Amino acid sequence: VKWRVMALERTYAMVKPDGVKRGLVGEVLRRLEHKGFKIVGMKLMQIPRATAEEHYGEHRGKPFFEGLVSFITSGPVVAMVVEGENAIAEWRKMMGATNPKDAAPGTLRGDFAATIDENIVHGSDAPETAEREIGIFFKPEELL
Ligand code: FUP
Repeated sequence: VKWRVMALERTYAMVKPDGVKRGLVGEVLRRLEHKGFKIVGMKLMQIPRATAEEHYGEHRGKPFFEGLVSFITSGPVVAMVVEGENAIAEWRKMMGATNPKDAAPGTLRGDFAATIDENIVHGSDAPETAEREIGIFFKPEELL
């Protein structure tokens, strides 16, 4: 018998400005709730430039960095902390590939996004990233 240890995780999930503008907040929440994930933190916010640069720090110096920071600060986002079994990988699956051209139908990006620079949603890619990103956007007392 092969056992897989399930992990109760928290991940940082975000509806990006294009997702908010296009009225996809409800769709994203519906999918997360139907999947059984728990929303433990949520707020509508316009990300300050410095926060965006910190969040996307790993991409600093890349050709798309400026555009990425401009885009993510261009309008309100819905910032969330989502909790559940294997939440980090599961939310990445629900989002689909970073480039919507490669994202499978049934995923958020596969169903709703067309280009890599406006791909609707964000999700942490590893436990360390999740912890870092949750800390950037939420105070401990904001998580319920
Ligand atoms: P992801 O973790 O799926 O959000 O993907 P990355 O961390 O690799 O990229 C972060 C964001 O940078 C993507 F959501 C979109 C943007 N990006 C570009 O605009 N162009 C690129 O070539 C790569 C990423």
